[in-house]
Amino acid sequence: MFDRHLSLVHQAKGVLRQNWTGSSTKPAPRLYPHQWSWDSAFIAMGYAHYDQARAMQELRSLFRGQWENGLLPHIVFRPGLVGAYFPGPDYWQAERSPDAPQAVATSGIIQPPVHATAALHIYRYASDPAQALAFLQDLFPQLVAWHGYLYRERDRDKDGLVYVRHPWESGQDNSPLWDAAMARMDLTQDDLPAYQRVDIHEVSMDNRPSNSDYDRYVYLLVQAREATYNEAQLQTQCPFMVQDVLFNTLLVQANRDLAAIAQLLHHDPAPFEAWANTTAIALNQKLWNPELGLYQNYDLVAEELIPTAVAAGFSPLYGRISSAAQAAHLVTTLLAPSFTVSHRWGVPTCSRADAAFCPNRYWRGPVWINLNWLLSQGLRHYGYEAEAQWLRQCSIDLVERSGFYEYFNPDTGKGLGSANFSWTAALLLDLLMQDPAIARYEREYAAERQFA
Ligand code: 9WN
Repeated sequence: MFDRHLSLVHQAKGVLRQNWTGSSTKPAPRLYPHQWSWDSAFIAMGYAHYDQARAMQELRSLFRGQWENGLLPHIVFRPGLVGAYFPGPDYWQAERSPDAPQAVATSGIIQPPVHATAALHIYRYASDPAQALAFLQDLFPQLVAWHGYLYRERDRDKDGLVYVRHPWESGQDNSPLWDAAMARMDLTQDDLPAYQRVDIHEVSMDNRPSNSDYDRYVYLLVQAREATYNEAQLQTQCPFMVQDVLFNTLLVQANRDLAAIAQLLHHDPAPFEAWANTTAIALNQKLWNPELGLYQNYDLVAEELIPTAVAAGFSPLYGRISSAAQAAHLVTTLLAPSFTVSHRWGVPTCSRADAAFCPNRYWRGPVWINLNWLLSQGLRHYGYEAEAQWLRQCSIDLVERSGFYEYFNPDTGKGLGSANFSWTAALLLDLLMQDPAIARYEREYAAERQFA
């Protein structure tokens, strides 16, 4: 087993090497040719174990795209790749906002805030703590501006929960979570400018969102663009505004990690701890469903909870947000057949009992390594060690069986979406390095190579 796992570590590094562009890492070789926000945070956590310089560079490169108001864009575009991805910079026209950077082309929406967590992860595994501390020192103001933006501009009701205003902002783009809100947008051809998808040239249409979903993605993009990305204006007109469990959970954890960074730098951690607590309390007060034993999203436009049960509904375990009793209830729901039939490959993105469940389509059923990764940590936080180990093992088995795919069929383990997906490689590496024997071998091997 040791040799097999070691071989996976080396294959994972190979995927990241292949997707490295010279200044950042593509999420996938062709499907996603630019730099994506939460991907880069996950990717940096993988690099942190064996190439600290690259881990730091990954985050630095992303933060070059940060806007004046603190918004961290979901894509930082690489120059000269016209037409390689839709929607490209010409479609976003981020420059319409006075806050967008002049020298870097970006999108005009965000993704989940995993960056303070990634930065602290780099420090934790640093072979040169002084260098990592200097890195944290540089990044700290940008992280503070990023979280500040979220609480200032995205907490509409000042209830501690920030909203997403586009499914892409959640990172779980095509989840059935958004179906009702998307269906409310009654579009005609006149509402949409002409556009052409590029994604379906790379990946089977059956694995990707439908054309009607894409129409709505484009519609929301155009609305934001026409409003010059002015958040106050968007709050009055955007038909899609959702307080998402996963996004807010990751924010709680990132605030805690920002507080830890503040402490390392001898700054006051209290404001970040206060943010973390406010959001954690709000998640429990507003998004916890005691009947289902699961957290659910809140639709700010329809003013109601979204009843769809998804894997992200367990994520507050990762943020240590739930009480012990809530955790026990969550684990019961997680291990029930609607989620974990075979115990073979991990947690499907959506409950099998939901009519929208679809084992091959993007965020509508497949297993994703980032969710397995964070739920495995969440289970461990509450003492469910066997279940945490099970999820870790599922992820390793999946990749060993099928390769470093973007997502996986939850029944067969078949790889779906793009091959050689960077965060699958980075997070699998992180999971494998939890084995002290692997970590020790890798450290010694790296040291040997340095002197060779
Ligand atoms: C839109 C890059 C991104 C991930 C998202 C994933 C997918 C993009 C797309 O790929 O979204 O942002 O074109 O489908 O859903 O989580 O960050 O890997």
